[in-house]
Amino acid sequence: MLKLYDHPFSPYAQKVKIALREKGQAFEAPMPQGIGSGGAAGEFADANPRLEVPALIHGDVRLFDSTIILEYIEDCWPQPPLLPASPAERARVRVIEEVMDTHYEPINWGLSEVRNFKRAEGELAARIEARAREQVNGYFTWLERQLGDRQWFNGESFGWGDLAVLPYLNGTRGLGQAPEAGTRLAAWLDRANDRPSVVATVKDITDMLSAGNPGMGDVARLVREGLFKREYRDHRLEWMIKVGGIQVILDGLAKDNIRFGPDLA
Ligand SMILES: N[C@@H](CCC(=O)N[C@@H](CS)C(=O)NCC(=O)O)C(=O)O
Repeated sequence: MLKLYDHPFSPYAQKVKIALREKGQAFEAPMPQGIGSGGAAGEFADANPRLEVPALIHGDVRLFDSTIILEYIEDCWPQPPLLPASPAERARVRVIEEVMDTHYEPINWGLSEVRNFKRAEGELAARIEARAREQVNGYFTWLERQLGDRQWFNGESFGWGDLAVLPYLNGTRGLGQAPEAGTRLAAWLDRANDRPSVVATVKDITDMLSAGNPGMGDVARLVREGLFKREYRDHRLEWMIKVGGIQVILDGLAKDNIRFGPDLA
């Protein structure tokens, strides 16, 4: 059976699980030991030297990065297609995915760094929060425009364009900011959350929490005790600097509780 190294909170892993469920492909989704500590090892680390979820194991194939995994899934199991048919429409959907993965995602991630990991407090935390709220409002406007009068970001049917947006908007809603009621974006979010593939993916989160995993509840202590070493890579690193949080990075480096991407050898 397919194995997908997962963390139910990860929007990147959620993208892949929604795709597999839309395709009717069974999979197991273990959570790697040591995820977030920078100390994961074994099969997961072999599959993804970046020590990030998702990582896919399919026979001898080992892959990381949600977009690459989605492309592999589409190649292996073309039915039902998750990308639109025409080159222009496929490219349009991929642009949305790129924006969500690299521009939008760090807003949710950064808010969690502040709120759950307690990387900033007081005035700095308030400034970062305010900036994030403003950015999210901007992206809601951008997304509303991308959706236009379509039923789905993907076009006529649910697909890649939708699974690329949904985990992030659910994440933001969980952090207390949702598209305004009555907008097309709010209606789309409700519609998308009714998809069985999405219901099952959201249920993974509640199942994890009800199985006794503290979720984000305990992470500030883990950071303090040096048991968490979060990855500050690419757009996340840029975002933290852009919103005025360079001190967060300097503190994390001094306390050795953040890490950068690995050098591959
Ligand atoms: N570009 C990657 C990003 C994956 C990623 O950043 N995963 C995060 C979880 S959302 C992770 O596993 N981070 C490990 C860490 O922070 O230590 C993808 O699309 O799969």
